[in-house]
Formats: sequence, structure tokens, C-alpha cells
Amino acid sequence: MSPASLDKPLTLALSKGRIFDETMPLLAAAGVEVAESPESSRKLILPTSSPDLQLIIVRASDVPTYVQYGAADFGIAGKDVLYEHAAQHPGGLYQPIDLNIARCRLCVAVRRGFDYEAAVHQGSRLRVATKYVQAAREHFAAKGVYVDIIKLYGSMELAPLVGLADAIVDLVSTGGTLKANNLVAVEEVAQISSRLIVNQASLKTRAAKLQPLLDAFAQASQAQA
Ligand code: PRT
Ligand code: MG
Repeated sequence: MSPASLDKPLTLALSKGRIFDETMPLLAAAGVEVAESPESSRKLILPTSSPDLQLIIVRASDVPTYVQYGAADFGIAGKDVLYEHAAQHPGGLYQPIDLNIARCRLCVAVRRGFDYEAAVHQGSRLRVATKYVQAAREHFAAKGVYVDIIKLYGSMELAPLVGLADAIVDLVSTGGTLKANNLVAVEEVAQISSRLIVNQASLKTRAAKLQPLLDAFAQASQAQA
């Protein structure tokens, strides 16, 4: 590896919104400030107060891809996203730290009044709409329930209301979105939080720059838990 690439700043991949917002205090704990916000700036590469660290802003579900291919040295992504990514691209990502940020629950939800228990026990196929195909498939397989999975990319809450599906598997945080759409959570699939993920080559070749940040993140997230 050339000295030039060793001097390059580390690149941390983040998505804007809750993950960016909840990562800022962790960076601050590591002594790093970020002057611009991705909400107001259109820049996709953001410098930080440290010459050793820059941020890239990508879609939440693209974070593992950037890290896996080494375009980012490390990144922060929800366990939901990592689970779906791992199903397509097994191995290759080191997940050293649960940061305890962007917490929520992955749940099965149905229309209020829909008899989920009866539907599950009848042995008939349940139609389930979700963005989380892998997690949903494994959840119902473990229960021995036959399901037809319908892949959606967003607004899952609509599916049971218009007859596209009997149930959805989606993230729930306050429960406000389910309530506003006359849906109820009937089962928890998993507890979700965001993880730090690290490119395996970066971990070996850039440890001197990476390790102090990993340590600071681990300490700050433990304080939050
Ligand atoms: O929005 P976009 O399509 O770009 O991507 P994304 O939805 O994957 O990104 P983003 O930034 O919305 O979420 C990033 C990560 O935050 C997710 O991968 C989760 O790990 C985590 N997270 C935590 C959540 C929530 N809480 C959450 N409540 N992600 C999404 N939601 C959505 C949920 O899907 C539902 O539509 O918020 C709605 C429910 O919220 P409540 O508060 O009404 O229950
Ligand atoms: Mg979103």
C-alpha cells in the first residue's frame, strides 16, 4: 500500500435522517465535529473537523454495499438493513459494535379487527407485504406458517388497507404510523438498532487511524445504552 493511500482520510458512510442525527453525538464524543448537515447541504462528501475523517451520505440500504466494496472504510446501518444485505452478500463485513442508536422494533402488523391468530392457525397461506423479505421469510418459517411474500419498497402500511396483503412486516418506533392507519402490531420479529460495520481490508491496513475511532464509538454507545 502506498504512503498516499495511508494518508487519505478515513471514509465513514452514513444515511441522512435519524442515523446521521444520532451519530453526531458519537462523533462529538470522539472529538469530531461536522459543520454541514446533509439536510441543508447537497454535498454527498462532507468534511469533518478531523483531517483524518470524511463522511459520505448514501441511502440507508446502500451503506453496507459501500463498506463491503471498500468505497467507505466503515459505516453505520440498521440491523434490519444488514440482515437483508447479508442474505444477498454473505460475509465480508465486520460488525464490531452495536451503537444502540436508531432503535425500533421489526413487527408483524395487521388491520385492526383482523383475526391474526385464526389466520395463522388455519394453515391457509398468509399474504405478507414487506421491504424485509429475508427477515419475514425466516420469521414465518420458524413458526411453520405458510406465507406469500410481496416485496415493497415503502409505504407498507397501505398494503393491508387496500387488500394487497393480510399483514405487513415493518419497523415500528412510536407506533404512531400504525395507529394513524388503523393497524396494530401483533408480533415482534426483532429488536433493531444500528451497528458499526467495517471493511475487512481497512480494518487490517488502516488500524492506526480506525482503532481510536472504534474505541471512542464503543465507549460513547455504552454510555447511551
Ligand atoms: O427512508 P429511505 O427509504 O431513504 O430509507 P430508510 O427508511 O431505510 O432510512 P431511514 O433513514 O428512514 O431509516 C434508517 C434506519 O433507521 C432504518 O434502517 C432502521 O434501522 C432505523 N429506524 C429506527 C427506522 C425507524 N426507527 C422507523 N420508525 N426506520 C424507519 N422507521 C419508519 C418505519 O418504517 C415506519 O414507516 O418509521 C415509520 C414508523 O415510525 P413510528 O414512529 O410511527 O412507529
Ligand atoms: Mg425511511
